[in-house]
Amino acid sequence: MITVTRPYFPERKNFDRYVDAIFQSRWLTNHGPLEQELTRRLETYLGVKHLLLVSNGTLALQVAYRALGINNVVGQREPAEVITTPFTFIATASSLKWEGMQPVFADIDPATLCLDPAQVEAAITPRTRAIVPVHVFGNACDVEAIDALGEERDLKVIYDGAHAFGATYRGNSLLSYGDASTLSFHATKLFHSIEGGAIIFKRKEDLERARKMINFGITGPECIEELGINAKMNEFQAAMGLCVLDEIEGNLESRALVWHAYAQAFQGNVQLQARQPGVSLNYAYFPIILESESVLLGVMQRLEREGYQPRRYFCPSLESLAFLGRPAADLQDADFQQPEIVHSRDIASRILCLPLFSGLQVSEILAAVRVIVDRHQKAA
Ligand code: T4K
Repeated sequence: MITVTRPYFPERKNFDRYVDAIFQSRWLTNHGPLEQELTRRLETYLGVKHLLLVSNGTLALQVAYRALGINNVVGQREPAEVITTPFTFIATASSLKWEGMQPVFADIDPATLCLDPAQVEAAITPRTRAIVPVHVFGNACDVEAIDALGEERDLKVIYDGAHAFGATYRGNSLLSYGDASTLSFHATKLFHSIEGGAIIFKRKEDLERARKMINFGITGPECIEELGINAKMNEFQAAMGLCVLDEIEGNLESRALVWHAYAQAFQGNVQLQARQPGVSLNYAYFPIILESESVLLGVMQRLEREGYQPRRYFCPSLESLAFLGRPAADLQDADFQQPEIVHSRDIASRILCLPLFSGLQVSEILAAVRVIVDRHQKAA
């Protein structure tokens, strides 16, 4: 079965070299030498400062919220509200709820699939503390409009950049916007450390606060300065990250071949995600937007019969999940109205991510493309 993605496996010899170093140093976790090396190398590769490695992309979000203090509402009965997108992986919104905040969903731009800044503005209430937009499939959000809104309305902005590894916007790292950006280095991502993630902070003091937080708030052998958690990256994760980074160019070249083959075959036939002008391609995902959910289900069925397993990233649209909603008592609150979600719901019902990973053969892809286009055109 050709699945939607396959983890990148680096050269075994290269991995063994890093593992040998771990056995020599006898250092396994807690800010070890490989974790430090990976931090430096990622800052250089991504063109960012103030990068903190953590154990996964979900904890990256949770620690970023806490380091920026957005869950900290003194003297307020209701939870802080955070405006986010319903068109994302569950972790973006569940991490907010888990940290005691209320995700408020604003609708997306149906072309770029990222949060629509006008909808964000309309969703702001006196309880809003932050905005958590997502660079969906590596596309850039309207970062200028969202950062300006954050500044004007005194809201923190944390970009979930789980898909945006290596993406640039107008020549700079896309991860340098907002008060912080987070990354996921899960095995399924184009750059990975098996499990892992990172936070890139705008300000050094936020980085330092988060650094303490991910090690239980401990700052010395007998010193526990504040409340913390365990969110550290270990040396085996860092070893995998280092050798995936050593081979990143070949990985990207191979993904680019697949991405461009899809783009060429689909251009003009199927709706594709509109790229934000100025954003680079990072070949993270290839979504197609079909005419209707029934066409999508037919396409999926045919593809699966032929040995392909695309995925419905992201379905369902998250505003439909009751456990993310407001408590019933709060719903009677006349001040609050969940903004109406039209585009995310519609897109979620008919979007499909096609298999895309390093080493996928172009001939295999073109066979898949023919099946899809054929089916799509007949149904249209
Ligand atoms: N924010 C956003 C916007 C995200 O997309 C994510 C994660 C996060 C936050 C949270 O970051 P982390 O805490 O995960 O670091 C996958 C990934 O597990 C998840 O990391 C990712 N987003 C999401 C978009 O995709 P699933 O439920 O699709 O994973 P799964 O296990 O079905 O794997 C997908 C395919 O990959 C399978 O069909 C087979 C293949 N696979 C997978 C694994 C793990 C392999 O061939 N080998 C493997 O070892 O969520």
